Amino acid sequence: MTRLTSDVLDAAWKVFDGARRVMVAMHQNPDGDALGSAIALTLGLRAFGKDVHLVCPQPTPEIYDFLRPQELIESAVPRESPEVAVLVDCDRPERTGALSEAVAQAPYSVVLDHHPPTSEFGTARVTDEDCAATAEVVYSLLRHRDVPVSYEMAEALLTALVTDTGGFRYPNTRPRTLEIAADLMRQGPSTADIAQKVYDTRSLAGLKLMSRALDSIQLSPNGHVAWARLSLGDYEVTGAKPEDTEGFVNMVHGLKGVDVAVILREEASGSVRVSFRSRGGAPVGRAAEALGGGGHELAAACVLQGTLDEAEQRVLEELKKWTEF
Ligand SMILES: [Mn+2]
Repeated sequence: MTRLTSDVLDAAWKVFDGARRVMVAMHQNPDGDALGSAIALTLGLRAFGKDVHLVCPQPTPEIYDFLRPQELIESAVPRESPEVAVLVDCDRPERTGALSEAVAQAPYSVVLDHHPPTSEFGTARVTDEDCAATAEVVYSLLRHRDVPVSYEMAEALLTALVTDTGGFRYPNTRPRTLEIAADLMRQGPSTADIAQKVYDTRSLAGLKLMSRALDSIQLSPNGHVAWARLSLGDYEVTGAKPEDTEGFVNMVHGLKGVDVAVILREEASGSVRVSFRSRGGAPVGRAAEALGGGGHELAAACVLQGTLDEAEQRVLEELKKWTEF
């Protein structure tokens, strides 16, 4: 694992120094960290005189609209091909979906991430698993060259920190996370404001969907594993959207005595999206990996082809290999 040492940060800046046209790419289904980190990096590199294109082929979740992503994000690869492609919050081109080819073909690339490595891609790799969010990596990169952090950049980075730490409640929150957050708050944005915008904005349809998810909870015989599921019918009946499920897995995880929480969400494409949370009794990152997904040891996800019932069965079988059931 690399660390955010001066050498590592210099290596990334060396790549940026040698180029002008930069493309910043997030992973598919971008979350608050991918989006906030990408926005701050884009603005930071622009302030440094770079021609930066922030590209995301998919719409970003509406809860982050206060970061005004629509003013920055382009949906297609720029016509003039970038000299440097930057991967944010992931470490291999395939994670960017439609941008994979453009990222892989860029002459130079920089990886900014905080997940366990899944590839060796990147001319320069700035990754640190001890960081609570990729935003910490981006913050360190910008501060290393004294790039001024504007209100917009601070708000984007702070949003990334708030969301990837569940409002500074997850064990990934370290003193350094809070020191960075404090520094960002001094630029004006407030954590309370961001938390309110991100967490306290459920639609009625979203709450009704949550009620269906909670109603579906099942518990393993020893009470250590809890899982919930949502079918396409649940979305239809409530009028909710897939993005309304943000945070549901944490609700399930809040059940007393539960170590591992899982939520299975049926998708229109005939697949099932599965999110895992663990308190440490089971390395759900490895379970998710075994099912073709990945993530952190205590928070991970995968996508399975097939029906909800099939996915549920496969997930439970896999979990039984990693934890008492
Ligand atoms: Mn992240």
